[in-house]
Amino acid sequence: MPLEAAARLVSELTSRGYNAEREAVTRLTAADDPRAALERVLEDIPDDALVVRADHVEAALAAPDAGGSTRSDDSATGTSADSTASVSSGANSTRERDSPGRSPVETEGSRPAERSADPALRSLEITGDMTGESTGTGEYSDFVSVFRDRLDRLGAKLRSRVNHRPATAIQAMPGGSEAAMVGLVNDIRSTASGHWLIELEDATGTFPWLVMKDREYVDLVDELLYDEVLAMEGTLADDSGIAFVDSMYFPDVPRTYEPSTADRHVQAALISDVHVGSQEFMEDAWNAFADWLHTEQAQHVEYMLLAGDMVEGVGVYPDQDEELDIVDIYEQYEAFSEHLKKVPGDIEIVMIPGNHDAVRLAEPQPGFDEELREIMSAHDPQIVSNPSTVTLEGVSVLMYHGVSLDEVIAELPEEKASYDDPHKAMYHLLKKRHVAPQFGGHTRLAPEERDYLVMEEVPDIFHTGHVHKLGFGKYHNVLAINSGCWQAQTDFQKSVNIDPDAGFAPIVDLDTLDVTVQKFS
Ligand code: D5M
Ligand code: FE
Ligand code: ZN
Repeated sequence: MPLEAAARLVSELTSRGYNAEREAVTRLTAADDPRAALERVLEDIPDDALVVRADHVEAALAAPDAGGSTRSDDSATGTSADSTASVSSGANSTRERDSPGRSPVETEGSRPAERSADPALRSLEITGDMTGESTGTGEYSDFVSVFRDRLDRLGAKLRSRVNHRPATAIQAMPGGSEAAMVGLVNDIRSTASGHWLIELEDATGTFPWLVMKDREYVDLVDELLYDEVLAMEGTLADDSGIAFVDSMYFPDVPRTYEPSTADRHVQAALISDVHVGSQEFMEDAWNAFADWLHTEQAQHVEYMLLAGDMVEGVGVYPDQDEELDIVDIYEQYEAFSEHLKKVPGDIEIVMIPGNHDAVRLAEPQPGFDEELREIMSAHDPQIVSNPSTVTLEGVSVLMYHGVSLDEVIAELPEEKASYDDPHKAMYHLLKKRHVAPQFGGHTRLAPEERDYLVMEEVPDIFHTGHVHKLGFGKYHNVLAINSGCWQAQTDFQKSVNIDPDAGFAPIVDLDTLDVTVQKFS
C-alpha cells in the first residue's frame, strides 16, 4: 500500500525534526531503497533546512553511490519491497500533468508522478491581520471608539438604503412623521401587551422602536443580538416618544453576491480544533489525515487553513487538567508542531488562534508570539490574528475561530441556529456583517480603536470552528463552513450532550467552491 511506505518515511523524517514536501516523499518512496535514500538526503541537507524538499532528494539521489541507485539490504530498511514497489506503480498509474519547470527523477523501473502543480501558480494574501496593531488600553474611551467605528462602517452599508436621521433629530420630530434611523441595538424588551421595544443607539443618543406583535418583522426580533448594527424605518407615535416599525434592514450580504473562484483546479483543507495535549486528541485520525495528504487523491490540496485551538491549552475550563495528556503549554505546542510536520511541506498553511491557544482571550486575538512561532516554524506557516482574511488565488476566506457561535446558538431559537447546523448560525453573522456582535457574554471583546470584527468586505468563504461540529452551506452564495475537530468527546461535552464531529477534513474546491468531506475516524 503506497500510503504505508510514505507514512513510514514521513514519520521517520518527523522524528528527526524534519518536515517534507510531498514531492520529496514521493521521490523517496520511489527510490530502490527509500531508507538508504533518506539517510543520504539527511547527510547532504543543509544544517539550517527544516523542510526536506524535492530538490534535496534529487541532489542526493543523483550523487554517485546514492541510496537511490544502489539497492542495499532489504532487511535493514524496515520498508518492505512490496510496499515500495506499489508506491511507485501507484504514483505512476494515474495522471499526466504538465507542470512546467519540474522533471521527475528517473529511478530504475519507477517514475514518480508529479505531486503538485507549479508553486508559481499559487497566491496567498492576508488582510485584516491585527497582530502587532493592538492599541487598546482597556479604558472606557477605547470602548467608545470601537463601537463608534462599528457604527460608522456597518452604518455606511445601511445609510444609502434609508432616509436616516440622528436619534436627537427624531426626538424633535412631530408625531405622525415618517422616520428612519441607523444604530446599534441597545436594548430589546417585550411589552406587557406582547409587542417588542427595541432601543437603537447612535452617536447622538437613543430612540425606542416598537415592533408590533402582528407585523411581519416580529419574526426577526428573536434573531437580534445586542450591539448589532441595523436600520429601522417607521412612523412616529402621536406623542412622538416612540416609532412604530414598518421595515428593518440589516447590513447583510447582497442576494446576488457572486463569489470569486480560482482559475485552476486547486483545493484547500479547512480544519480547526486539533487540541493537541488533550487526552482526547485523536492522534490516529490526525495521522491518517496527514498520510492521506501524501497520496495521489490529495494532490490538489495545496492549502490548509487552521481556524484555532491548535492545542488544548491549560486552565481554559475548570478541572481541565484532569483531562490533559501534556500539562506544559510549550510542550503542547512542540507536540502540535510534530504533528504538523507530518503534513506535506509543500502545502501552504495559514493559522489563527482560538480560545484554547496561548494568546489573549479577548477578540480580536493577535497571532502567536515569537516564542510560539519559533516552536511551530518547521512548516513555515502564516500565523495571523483571529479573525483574518486570507485570499487564495482570488478566493477570500474569512477565518474566525467561532466563540460567538455559542452566543448565537444560545440566543436564537433552535430552528434558526443550533449545534447540529453550525453553518446556519454562521449565516446570522454574515447577515449582521460582524463575527461577534454581542459584547459581554461568552465572547470577550478587546476594545481597540478599530472594530476588527466587522466584515467590511463580503468573504467568498467564511470558515469557523470552535463548536466541534461539521456543517456547511451557502448563504447568498457565500460558502459558510464550520470544520469539526480532532478531539473525541470530553467529559464536559458528555455532561452537556455535545457530540463532536471528530476526525473529518472538509476539502474545498477553490475553482467551484464545492466541498467534499474526508473522514479519518
Ligand atoms: O469548545 C468546544 C465546544 O464546547 C464549544 O461549543 C464550547 C463548548 N464547551 C466546551 N467546554 C466548555 C465548558 N467547560 N463550558 C462551556 N462551554 C464549553 P472549545 O473551545 O474547544 O472548548
Ligand atoms: Fe475547540
Ligand atoms: Zn474553541
